[in-house]
Amino acid sequence: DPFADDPARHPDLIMRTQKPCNAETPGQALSAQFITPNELFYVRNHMWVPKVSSEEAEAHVLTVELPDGTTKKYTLRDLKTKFAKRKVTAVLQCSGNRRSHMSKGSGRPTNGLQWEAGAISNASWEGVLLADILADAGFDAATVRDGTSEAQHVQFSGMEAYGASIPIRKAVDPQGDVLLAYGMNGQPLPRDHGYPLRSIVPGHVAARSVKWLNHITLSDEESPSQWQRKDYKCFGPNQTKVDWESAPAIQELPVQSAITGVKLGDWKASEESASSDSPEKEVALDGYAYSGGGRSVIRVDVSLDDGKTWSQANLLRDEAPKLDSKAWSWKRWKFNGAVPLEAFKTPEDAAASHDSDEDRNTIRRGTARRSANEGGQNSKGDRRCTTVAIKATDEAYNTQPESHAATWNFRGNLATAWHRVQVCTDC
Ligand code: MTE
Ligand code: MO
Repeated sequence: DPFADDPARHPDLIMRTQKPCNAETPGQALSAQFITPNELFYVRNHMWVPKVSSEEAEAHVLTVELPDGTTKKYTLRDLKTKFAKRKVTAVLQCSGNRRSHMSKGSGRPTNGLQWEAGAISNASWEGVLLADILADAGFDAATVRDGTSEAQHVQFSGMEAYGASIPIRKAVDPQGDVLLAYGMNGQPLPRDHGYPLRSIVPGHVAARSVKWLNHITLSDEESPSQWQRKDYKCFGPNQTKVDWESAPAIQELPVQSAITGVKLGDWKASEESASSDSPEKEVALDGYAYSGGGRSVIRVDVSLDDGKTWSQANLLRDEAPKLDSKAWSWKRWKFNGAVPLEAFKTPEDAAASHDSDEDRNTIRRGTARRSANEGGQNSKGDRRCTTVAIKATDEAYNTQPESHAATWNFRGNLATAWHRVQVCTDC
């Protein structure tokens, strides 16, 4: 059993698969802190966790190979002692984050781990700049700027055979902040997160942040691995038999947000009209918003009526250190509002309006809704629900699509449609 040596995991992680370990961060932890604690940081492993003892770690060798085939070797000790230490606070998000929402929201199954909103976390990473190591190994970054570089990609390989690559431009970008990290939130990297060394590629899909890193190859080609070439790409909603080479590998991520906490408060008199006898239910929401490429989130919009009307959430003060070149961390947000009694529908009714993006106006659903109402199930005393929705906008004014149907792809990558959550109460 190659998984016999895998580390123990925190019981609060939501385990999707044990072998290999794929586990998401619980909503509570996503809501609670700007920095995700190491033991609650989501885990996405394709294979087992390579075993490196603490005695072996300092002598762990990273080989850097230039386009002409020459190599230079660095031990972890070299990296720690001979190069400037850098700290970067950055989100990692799996391209499959919220995949289950895409499957359910579109009514079309997708292939892959059915993550909810917890395949994303934020940490402060310590290590050395990849750019510093490439320069030391003899790579001239000026050739990237003047267009004469033979190397177009930086390929990363992990000890258990996983591999991926990033464009060389990102690696040498003075504002790229790509790290070879040996520390996470002030601790050595935990085994699940790449001990003793991993790449951290801020703003890019986490699949490029290769764990248990032992080899870097500068090449005119992308990593030959299946994860670079035959996975982590998106196609159109109609495309199910695809030519993998026809689509670029996902690198920078699109804008994303999710609701990770919902609290219902008391009923109170409506503020709109003092004479109204219709009470309102207090609703408190919180969650995260994030965009790739270092684009900061500028606004988070909240709807308490499934997208008909919108308000703005409060963005919490940025806790990322100023020395980060760009917005590599998420923004957390909070919203306090109230939902009028009339907006709470029977579960059947609410389901008809949000369960399936495509189905919402069909006769079949319409009939279901009418018969539910005729049955008198929305009388006082019943459980009733409303659908709240969230979407974020980044500094390039990119925003999230309304429906998962519009961006459905058979692998369920980049599920970024509005996050809708049904909120229920006993009226
Ligand atoms: N690196 C190695 N060596 N092996 C892996 O399975 N998974 C990738 C990436 N790097 C992976 C890897 C994927 S798909 C993701 S989402 C992130 O690691 C997850 O990082 P985490 O487990 O530290 O959250
Ligand atoms: Mo991933």
